[in-house]
Amino acid sequence: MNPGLHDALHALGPQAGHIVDLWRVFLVVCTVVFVAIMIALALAIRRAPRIATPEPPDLGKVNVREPRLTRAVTTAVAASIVLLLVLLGASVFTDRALARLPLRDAVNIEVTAHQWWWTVKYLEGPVSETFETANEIHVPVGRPVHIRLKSDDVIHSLWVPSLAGKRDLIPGRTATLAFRADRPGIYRGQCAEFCGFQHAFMAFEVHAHAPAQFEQWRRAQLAPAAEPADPQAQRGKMLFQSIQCAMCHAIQGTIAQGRRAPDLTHLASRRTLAAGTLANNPGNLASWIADPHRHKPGVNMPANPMSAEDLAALVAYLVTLK
Ligand code: HEC
Ligand SMILES: [Cu+2]
Repeated sequence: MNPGLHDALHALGPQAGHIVDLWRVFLVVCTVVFVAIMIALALAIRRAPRIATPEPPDLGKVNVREPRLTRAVTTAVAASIVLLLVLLGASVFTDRALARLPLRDAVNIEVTAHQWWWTVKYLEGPVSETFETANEIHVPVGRPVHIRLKSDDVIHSLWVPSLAGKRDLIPGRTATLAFRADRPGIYRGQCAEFCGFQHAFMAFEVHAHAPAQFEQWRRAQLAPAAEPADPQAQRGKMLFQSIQCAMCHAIQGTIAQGRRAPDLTHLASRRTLAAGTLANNPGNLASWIADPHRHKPGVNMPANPMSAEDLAALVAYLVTLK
């Protein structure tokens, strides 16, 4: 599975670009300062009187040198202040630049973080056209994306290094993040704030499509789940609705309307399972359903001991959810 782009130093959108520029300014300034300090230190060590010197240091000579020393220290302090002001100025300038992304014509999305996955809700058009998915944010290239960020439990942080900076998701508050992807592709993102046991397995993906493909994807997501034709898959659907799955998960177009777990209406269209933990294929799906804790210990989904036929029927149904 292609892991997707994940590189803070390789910006592929204007917001990440501003941040990389700021990073470069800091790198250059701090490198110059570091080298200057090391040179000063080396000179000081070379000039220092040796401990083994038999004669006591010549105090008169030290006094003679003092005005030079004062001048050197004053210059160094002044240079430090100027450089710190330069870094402050660059930070403020970057912050302004980040806030200036025009949001006309933006795609409006709401992302809610949970321990340890993401709800992604599309708020385009009338209410009948809003829909929900999980762990994948699809966006059109060239159009700004405006994300409302919420948290369901603890503090998380949304970070797509190639596209934008980090933004915290704080329970009880709504933050926003804006970015634009300029090239089609899959960008990997990661929760960047320690949020519990499975924090490291709380990834997601941003899929940037050409506008026509994005619209096609959006139309497909709006549709309710297709009715399975195959008898085994039909039995899987019955099972899904009658055992505990439906208490947590929703599949639009069926009686499963749980709100505590990822919406599975178009599960088969996603690349990964469980927030980037596993590639989405029938084998992993079966293994996940039987015992999610093997892959993500402590996850908020119980193990589901069941017969091999039942498991196969459930998987046969879930893979039809394109
Ligand atoms: C107590 C609530 C609960 C029940 C019951 C439950 N799940 Fe889950 N399920 C979750 C949660 C929470 C996640 C997200 C886990 C994560 O990634 O951290 C999840 C994830 C999944 C995923 C991966 C979804 C994705 O987009 O990554 C699948 C598939 C899934 N569950 C199938 C099932 C099936 C099939 C059943 C019934 C046998 C079931 N679940 C029962 C809570 C539940
Ligand atoms: Cu998190």
